[in-house]
Amino acid sequence: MSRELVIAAAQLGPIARSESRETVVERLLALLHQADAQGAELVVYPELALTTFFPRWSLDDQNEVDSFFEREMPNAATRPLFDEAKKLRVGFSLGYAELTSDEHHYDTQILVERDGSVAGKFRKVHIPGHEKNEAWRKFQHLERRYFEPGPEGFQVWRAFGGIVGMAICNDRRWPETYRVMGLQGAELILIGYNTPLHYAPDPSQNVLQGFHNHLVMQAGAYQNGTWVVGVAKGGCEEGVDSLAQSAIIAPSGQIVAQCRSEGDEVAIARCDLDMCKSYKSTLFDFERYRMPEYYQRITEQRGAVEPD
Ligand code: CDT
Repeated sequence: MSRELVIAAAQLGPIARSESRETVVERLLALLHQADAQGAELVVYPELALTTFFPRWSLDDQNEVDSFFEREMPNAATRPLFDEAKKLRVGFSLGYAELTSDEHHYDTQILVERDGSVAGKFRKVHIPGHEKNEAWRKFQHLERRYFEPGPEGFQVWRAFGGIVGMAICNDRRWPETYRVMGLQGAELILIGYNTPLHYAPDPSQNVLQGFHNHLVMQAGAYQNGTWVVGVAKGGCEEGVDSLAQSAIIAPSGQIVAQCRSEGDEVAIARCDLDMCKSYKSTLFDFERYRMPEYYQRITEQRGAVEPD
C-alpha cells in the first residue's frame, strides 16, 4: 500500500477582530476546495484559525476573553467545515482557542481523519510572551495570561497511514518538541503559527523571522527523519505584521512547497511517508546512535547552569 499522502498547507491571511466565525469558516472552506481540487487528502490550517490573534490586546473582561474561545468542537460555526471535509473525504488539522468544561484555557490543534473522526488533539506546551500589560510595547503578546500549557505534552497518533504529531507556533522553536515526537516514531508533524514580525524584547531579530522559522522546522524534520508542515496566519492583522512563508518540509530538511503570498493560499506537496525511513534507519537511527545517558540535563533542569 502506498504511503504517499497529498498534503495542503492552508495558509490564512489576516482575520479582523470584527470578523465572525462564520465568515472565517467560509474562507477555510474555500481553501479546502482549492486543496481538494489539487488532490489533497489532508489540509493543515494555522494556529487560532477561527479568530483574530487576540493576545495582542490586554483584555480585562474575562467574558470578552472567553468570547475568543470554543466550548465545543465541532460547534455550530465549524460544523460546515467538518461536514464538507467528510463529504470530500479530506482530513484536516485546525487550530483554535479551547475552553474546557472545567474552565481550562488552551491553545489547541485537532487532527480530523477523512471520515470526520477526531484522530488527535494537541494543546500547546510552550507558551511565549508575558502575563501583564506592558505599556512600552507597540502591541501586547499576552499568551501567558490567556493560556495554560497543555498537560498532555507531545503525543503522536496513528492516522493518515502514518504516525502523526502536532505542535503549535512557539513549540516549533524548541528541539525537544520534535525529539519527543521523534522518539515515538513521528513521520509527520503539523504546526500552525502566528508570528508577529516585530519582536519587542529584541527588534534585531525582526529581519530574521523568516530565516528562524524555516531554520527550526527544517532542522526538526531532518534530525528526526520526519515530514513537517508549518502553516501561518500571516499578513497585516489589526495593524500587526505577521510572518507568512508556510512550508512543507521533507525528512531531508528540504522545503518542497511554500506559500508565496501573505494571504489565503494553499501550498501542496505529495509526501511519501516511507521517505522517513531513509533518515530514521541511517544517520538518525536512534536505537543505534543516541546516547541518552549523556542527555540527563535536558529533563532534570530548566535553565542553564554555568560552571563556577
Ligand atoms: N503564537 C506564538 O507562539 N508566537 C510566538 C511569538 C513569539 S514572541 C512573543 C512565536 O514563537 O512565533
